[in-house]
Amino acid sequence: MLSDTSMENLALSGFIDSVSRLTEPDRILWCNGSEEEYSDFVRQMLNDKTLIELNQELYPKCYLHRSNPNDVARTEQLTFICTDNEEDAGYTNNWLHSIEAKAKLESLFKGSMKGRTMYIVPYIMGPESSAYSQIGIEITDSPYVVINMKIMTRIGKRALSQLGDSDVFVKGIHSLGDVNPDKRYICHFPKERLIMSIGSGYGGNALLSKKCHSLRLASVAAREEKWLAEHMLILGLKSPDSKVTYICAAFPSASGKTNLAMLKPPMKYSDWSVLTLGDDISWIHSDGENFRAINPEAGLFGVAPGTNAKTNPNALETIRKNTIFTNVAITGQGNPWWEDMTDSIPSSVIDWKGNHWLSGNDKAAHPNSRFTTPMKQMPSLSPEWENPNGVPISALLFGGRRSKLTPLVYESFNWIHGVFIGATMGAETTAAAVGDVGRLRRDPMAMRPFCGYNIGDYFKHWIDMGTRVKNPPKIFHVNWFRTDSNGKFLWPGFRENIRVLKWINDRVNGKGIAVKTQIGYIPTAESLDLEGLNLAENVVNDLLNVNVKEWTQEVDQIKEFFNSVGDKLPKELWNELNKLESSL
Ligand code: GTP
Ligand code: SPV
Ligand code: MN
Repeated sequence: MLSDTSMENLALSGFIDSVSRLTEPDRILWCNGSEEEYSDFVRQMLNDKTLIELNQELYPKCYLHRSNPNDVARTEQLTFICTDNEEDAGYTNNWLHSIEAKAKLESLFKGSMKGRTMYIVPYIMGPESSAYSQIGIEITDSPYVVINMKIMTRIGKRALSQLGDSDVFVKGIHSLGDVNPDKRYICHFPKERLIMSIGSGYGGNALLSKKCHSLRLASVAAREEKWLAEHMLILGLKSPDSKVTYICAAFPSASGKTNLAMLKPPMKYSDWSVLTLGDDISWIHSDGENFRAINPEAGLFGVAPGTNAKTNPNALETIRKNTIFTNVAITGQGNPWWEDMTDSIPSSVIDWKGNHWLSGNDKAAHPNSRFTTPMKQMPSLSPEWENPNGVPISALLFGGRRSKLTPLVYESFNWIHGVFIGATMGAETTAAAVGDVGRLRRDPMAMRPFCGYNIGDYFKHWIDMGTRVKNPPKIFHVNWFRTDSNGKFLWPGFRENIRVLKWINDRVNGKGIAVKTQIGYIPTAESLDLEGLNLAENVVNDLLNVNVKEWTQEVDQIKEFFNSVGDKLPKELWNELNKLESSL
């Protein structure tokens, strides 16, 4: 079933031919993106038990997928940037020579779709017909990938019509192979706009539109074309006078983007609202006056554990229909369940691996279990979310999980200092990637696993972008994750983060009191609304304090990181580090 448009597109038909010759599928199916097609996929997956129907009365059109237990998170150690020179990939990436990588991948893909169907998924990243949107074609043998792509992006005919006869599109080739981590590779060839991914069916490894296209490849294009492709949410903060201030925020994986983007203000702040535009990726262009951000995606791939009626009521409401759950537990009533979803533990829980679960044993839901759900269903959706020109951004936030050191919120002195704050961000690792959890590492701009080129060049690009706009956004750093000596969070977080957003809003609008410290402007306890939180004085002090001894150690760690980045580290950032060191 070849579509007319694709037949006319020689670059596209050439790509499809070469992949089908390599992978030797039994059948080829073009995905048109229709609802009927989606239902057909679901029916087929229910039949072969790769989907499990959830309680259709309470969760209409919601399904559970259990992935291979060895395939539940991104595998950064198996992710490569493939170029001719190692220096193009830089310190934060794994590198393979493009010729060597191509040969290796081609041998793995050889005949990988024998006996299977090859699905062709044309997709648009960004609002339809936006000047900033991009087309991709993902070829996959995984029905799970197809139904997730249908929710996460704009797939099918509209993508082919937007492409027309152009040869400018991202090529993605994905095959499950035998889901063997020893033969798992996620390879990016920026020069050819090509992604080859084999051996994993998991989110960021397999939905090639997401991290592979929209961040790793897009970041390379963004540098050449003078824009930014970032791991950032986009929200509109609507104040009681109905003014909307747009904010982008970069937090590492599983560190609060979806939750902040969907924040439902508590009662005390019922005259404020947060309007959601995106929860993971922002493409940011300068119009000369302002930076304008679009969300290339059309769905959420959100972390399930911790989501509940208190922390994120908007999310709970959103995922009540048309949602695919991956690796969550299921209750006796057929409802999805995960740790901290409900106050009491439901009876007869089946865990994410399909076994009867006993409370007190391992987690019922995998810590990186997720929901895939359409943006359109969000009660907090911004009316501007598909604005083809994007929305003007007034503030950029950086923030990683830090149990110590970084205050609840601080503001940079200026653009370059803000870039320094983002570039030197430290964060504790999470279950979103395979590996140890809670290990502190540098995660510049929350892009460490996603920047497709040398991170030193990326920093320079960020510095330069500040000069390409009349009103650069103010840059802030936040940390919701400070803990006490018992590991308990000091800050209530979640919906109460509105208090921090309000201070940021004040600062952006020339109000809001702050003290100038060595690291930036920090709110006074009085300028931040803490009323009703019952925080002890020492807790407030910890949240807003600069501990000189700890910051001195931090400076040493940043030096080490800068040295690892090497020659490409811009001198402006060394300069900021020296200034910080001497002010301490
Ligand atoms: P990715 O989808 O991996 O990029 O994650 P994300 O950055 O969107 O993170 P998300 O909002 O899904 O939150 C990840 C985890 O952090 C969840 O378990 C949340 O419950 C928890 N979390 C989010 N916000 C807060 C907060 O303000 N305080 C605390 N303590 N935990 C939070
Ligand atoms: C992340 O890990 O940052 C995610 C999930 O948003 S994934 O799609 O796997 O990248
Ligand atoms: Mn993410």
